Amino acid sequence: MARELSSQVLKGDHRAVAKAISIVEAGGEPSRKLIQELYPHTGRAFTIGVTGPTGTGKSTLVNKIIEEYRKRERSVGVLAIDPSSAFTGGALLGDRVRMMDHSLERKVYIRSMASRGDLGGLARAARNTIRVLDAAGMDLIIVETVGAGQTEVQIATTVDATVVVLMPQLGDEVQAFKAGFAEIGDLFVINKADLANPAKTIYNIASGLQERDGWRPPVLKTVAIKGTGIPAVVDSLEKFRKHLEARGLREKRLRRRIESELVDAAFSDFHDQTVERLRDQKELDALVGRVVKLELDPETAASKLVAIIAKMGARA
Ligand SMILES: Nc1nc2c(ncn2[C@@H]2O[C@H](COP(=O)(O)OP(=O)(O)O)[C@@H](O)[C@H]2O)c(=O)[nH]1
Ligand SMILES: [Mg+2]
Repeated sequence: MARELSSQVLKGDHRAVAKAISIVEAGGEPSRKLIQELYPHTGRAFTIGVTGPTGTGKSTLVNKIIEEYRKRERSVGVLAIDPSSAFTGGALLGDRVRMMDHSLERKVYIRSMASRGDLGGLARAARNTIRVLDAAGMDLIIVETVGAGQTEVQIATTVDATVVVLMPQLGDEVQAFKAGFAEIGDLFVINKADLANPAKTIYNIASGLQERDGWRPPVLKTVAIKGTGIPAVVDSLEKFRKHLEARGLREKRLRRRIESELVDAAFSDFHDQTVERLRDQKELDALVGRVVKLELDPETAASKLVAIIAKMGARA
């Protein structure tokens, strides 16, 4: 079953991709089996995170980036972790082009994923969704997230390049920088340059950025609704990709990402399994009773519980 689905995914079949993403979103054993099959076929796509405060024009920008990459004959997968995002897939997917080349329909795939309470679960689903899109042959995978919360930072650090989208309004940027955007951005875009002169904003941001691994994050201005400045954004992304590859940084970053992914995933699975196992344990019940009766303090009880869990693990 999983094999049949994964072979359809590898062919880039959109319905199979949709189904596969639903499976990885749900998680658990079916997701693990599917990822096991797809994983050897991943690693080719360049992944881009687009983040920033709400309303700065991220979705509009992503639409234009899709369009620009389509002009360059590259396929694009998009994952929007913000249900309010509206994607058209770019004007190039219009009927005119579709009539010229049916295969174009296979070149863009867009999916949105609602954020939820379980942050770790979302990051896990997002990483595996990226793998499905990668295995399906997408050249570029763009992940849009909103804000600079922990999830965004976590997801931003699961991609090759992070684009931070801001607007020309001083004060906001200061806020944004306090919120941690400066550390995660490989490329900064000041969008809505039609509404106010972005020169001061660009200067302020650029002067606050530091060179990392031989890369000084560029600060570009765009008017996403008009498509102004988009080719330069894509050129910059491609330049950054080359920079990463030339210096062996892509693999270095990947190692770091995989390391934290493995620890997070193992920890989360361990947590779930432990909760499950403790359900029919009299020992936990007994500990709770003693703490309630003030016979035992919670700190000591917790350390005893660690010992109980370790013994359970040895038995498994
Ligand atoms: N004036 C102007 N409006 C823009 C520009 N880019 C996007 N918008 C508008 O800003 C609003 C929010 O855009 P959206 O892409 O949904 O922002 P997101 O929340 O960051 O994804 C929409 O009404 C867009 O049409 C721009 O360059 N200039
Ligand atoms: Mg959006």
